Amino acid sequence: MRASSVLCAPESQESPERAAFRADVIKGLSASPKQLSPKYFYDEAGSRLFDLICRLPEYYPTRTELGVLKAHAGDIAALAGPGASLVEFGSGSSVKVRLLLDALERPAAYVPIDISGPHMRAAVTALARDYPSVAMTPVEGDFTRPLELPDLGEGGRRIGFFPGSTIGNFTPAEAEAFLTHARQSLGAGAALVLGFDLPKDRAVLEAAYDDHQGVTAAFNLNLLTRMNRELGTDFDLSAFHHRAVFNEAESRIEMHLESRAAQTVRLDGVRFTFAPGETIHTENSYKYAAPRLMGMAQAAGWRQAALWTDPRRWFAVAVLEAV
Ligand code: AVJ
Repeated sequence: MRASSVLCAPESQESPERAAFRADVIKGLSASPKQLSPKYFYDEAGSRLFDLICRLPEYYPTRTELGVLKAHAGDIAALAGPGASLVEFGSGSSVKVRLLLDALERPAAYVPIDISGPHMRAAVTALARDYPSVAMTPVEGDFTRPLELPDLGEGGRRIGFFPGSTIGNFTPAEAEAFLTHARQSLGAGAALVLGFDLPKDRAVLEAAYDDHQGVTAAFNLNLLTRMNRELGTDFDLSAFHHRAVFNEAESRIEMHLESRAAQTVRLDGVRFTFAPGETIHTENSYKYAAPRLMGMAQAAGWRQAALWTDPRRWFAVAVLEAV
């Protein structure tokens, strides 16, 4: 073997996903302030930890949204009409999808759009058993960009579904671009059921992202474990600390990994130095007041058909219709 191929061996055997992760980490750790994308939280361990987060007493969004969806599933079905196709951006909790499929009148198809094929196919296989009359047509792709949806035939309406306040992970500009692309992908006559978390008391927000049992801390720190395993970094997990703070001016919860001391981390022979207290910014979770998000939706070609919230006004579900 030539020396160059020996040197290149680890990289050349790397999957495109792994190479993209490596490139993103190098870029993120070189930036100032240091940052990483929250999309990398969801390896196997991270997905398991996220399921645990959804059941935490402090993490109100999942159960609050489910309550709103349950209370208004009949209204959504009435807006959708018979023979509708449910197009989910991402393939998340099948509990929410089942709730809608149960409420809809003779739903024609379920179309999840996800970059992770295996996860989506497993979810679809389980759903197909319970909904034999619903066509399952998963689309492997990046839903943050405009994409071609499968031909769903004539008749029913296309109903987009973007629950969980996942829209909060985008910057406001990205969120508006998503709404524009979703409008284009879903087409004329479509609707979009959008779940989003509302601004609220700082203490409630910070507890939801820094729970007593430390599950969210483990979820955040798992990013370091993942980089050590997949990229060969040498992060010392005990030298970093989970932080969640509500940035009121930006109306977003920020999650950070804070260095407890001055230290150096190596990746591919490159050294990244951390000052004591320096952080890696790992996630933004924007909290939009309803009028602000509805203004963004309007600019993206949608009109508000319905807007529901829970009695505490902590979480909202909007139904938008294409203009
Ligand atoms: C999946 C992006 C909606 O922002 O609340 C939960 C992710 N991060 N706890 C959120 C998350 C920490 C979650 N989203």
